[in-house]
Amino acid sequence: MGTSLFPAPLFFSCLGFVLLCFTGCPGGWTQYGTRCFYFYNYQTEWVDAERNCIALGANLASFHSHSEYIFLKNLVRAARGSWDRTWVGGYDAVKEGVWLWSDGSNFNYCQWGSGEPNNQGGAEHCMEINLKGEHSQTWEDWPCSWKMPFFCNAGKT
Ligand SMILES: [Ca+2]
Repeated sequence: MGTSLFPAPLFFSCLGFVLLCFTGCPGGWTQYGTRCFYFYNYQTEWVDAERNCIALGANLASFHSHSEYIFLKNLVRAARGSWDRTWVGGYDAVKEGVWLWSDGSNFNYCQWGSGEPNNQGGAEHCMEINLKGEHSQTWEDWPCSWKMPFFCNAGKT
């Protein structure tokens, strides 16, 4: 009876570790693709968000496709009841206009909002999502000292 809950290849590849493989991530984390994501529902500035993720063996989250981005938006909605602004791991604090992910992955997918990143006031070096709530389909640079909830991710992209 229970085996019908699992896709057959996954079930047989996992053998005795069915539950571990089925969840794939520690409690409270959500698997998407090969990575685990954690929405940290605590508002802090970007650098402390990154340090909190590092303490969990992770980094602020990166994303590499539209579907990953939408997945993160939906996790915010599930946790907070609305599409609140949230830090992710993009930053250009080392050199203006050169964007990196704090997890070291390739910055290979861009869908900045209209006119973004605009480095307004010369002070926007960190990436947030959901500036326009539910209707945001893009992301923005914003001052790193603002306090927002954040995403961590672990695993290989
Ligand atoms: Ca901006």
